[in-house]
Amino acid sequence: MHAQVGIVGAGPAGLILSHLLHRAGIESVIVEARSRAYCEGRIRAGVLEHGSVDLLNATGLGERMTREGLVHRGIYLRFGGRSHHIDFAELTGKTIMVYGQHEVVKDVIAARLAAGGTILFDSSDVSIERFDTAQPSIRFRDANGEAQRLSCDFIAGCDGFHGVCRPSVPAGELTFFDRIYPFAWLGILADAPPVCDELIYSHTDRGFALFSQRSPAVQRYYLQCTPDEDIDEWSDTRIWHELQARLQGEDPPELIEGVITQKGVTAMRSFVTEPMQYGRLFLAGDSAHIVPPTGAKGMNLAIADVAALSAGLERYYRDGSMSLLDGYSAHVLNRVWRAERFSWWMTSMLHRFDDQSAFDRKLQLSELEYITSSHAGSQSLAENYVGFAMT
Ligand code: RFL
Ligand code: PHB
Repeated sequence: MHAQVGIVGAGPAGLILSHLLHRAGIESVIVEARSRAYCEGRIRAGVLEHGSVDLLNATGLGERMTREGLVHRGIYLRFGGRSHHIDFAELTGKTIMVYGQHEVVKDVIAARLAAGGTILFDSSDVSIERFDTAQPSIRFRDANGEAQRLSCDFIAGCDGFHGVCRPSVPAGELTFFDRIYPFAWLGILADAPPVCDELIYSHTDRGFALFSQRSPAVQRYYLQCTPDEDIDEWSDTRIWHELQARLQGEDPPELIEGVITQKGVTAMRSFVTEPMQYGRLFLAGDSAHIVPPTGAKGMNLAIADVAALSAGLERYYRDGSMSLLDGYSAHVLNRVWRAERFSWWMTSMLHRFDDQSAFDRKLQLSELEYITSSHAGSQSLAENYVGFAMT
């Protein structure tokens, strides 16, 4: 098999890259380890930045999102028992879209298949080779267990944090920067009405909680928990009790309980790979960087990476110039580090740290008070949250 671009991974990064390349007349093949049902059912992110929404709309992927997604003009920060609104629309002129990542994934898979694109689901033993030459290739077993080799001009490593592409680069060629946080998030999906018209990020003495949404009838909630939390210890009753407790105070929003349909624990880390290129291998999305979910940046970074990567590949196939591709890593890392800083900052400000002193706790509250009462403070949060223009 041959393709101009071989893509490993059918998450948001790999799928949207394949879609953008197709629109530019460049053919790609995606090699994916999991089944289509698994990719379409994986519950993860929920917030799209303004620029991600624009890109999906401009490239013909926005039809269902526009119909079913929830446009939010801000968020609430809740601390000291009170909610404080940050109005993104007023502060930045921009809004965000609440639309599940798996819905984006479903929409892009449908668009790729309708356009005759190739996504090789259920592949196994995936490995990449010769990416330090002009003829790299991807080896794998197809869904029938047959050994295959896909030769290509470039490989896009879009295979997430646990993928094979990043670890295939020879030792010493890449530098990694990381931080592990001493807590995790227990996330649930519930059939219930929303607690509020926008997201609530809640700082409490019992730990952080996030009240997000998926649709008028389905809500997505998270509770700060320990990294080794045993999900079996969390009965539905205990989860609802803890969510209620993390909304208490003045004017507590009314949390209406419902049926919990999904539960999971997510570890929290910050991680960056530099550079995001080695020879003809380009890393994009979670394969190159991870942010803790507090800033809602992961899927948005994946989308911004592949927008830049597809522009570089388009330039190459149009006039043979590697100029944009050679600048890819430096270009996207600027945005990546901004998102890393923002996500680390939101995480540090909102969570309970076990080793935190009473002084540290007072500083968190003072920072929240500053952010919610100062125009400059709330504007800084707002411009980072809605995201920066894709250039
Ligand atoms: P993905 O989505 O992990 O996709 C990688 C794909 O590669 C496949 N794969 C392989 N395929 C072939 N061979 C191999 N050896 C392979 N190894 C892996 C996998 O099966 C998979 O299909 O990475 P991608 O495309 O870079 O997308 C990144 C996003 O998924 C991630 O950043 C976000 O989900 C992070 N995130 C959030 N991001 C946001 O922008 N806004 C949010 O509100 C938000 N909330 C979240 C989040 C992530 C969370 N979790 C569960 C980590 C909330 C949570 C709880
Ligand atoms: C979500 O809806 O899953 C979500 C929203 C905001 C975040 C993280 C996750 O910061």
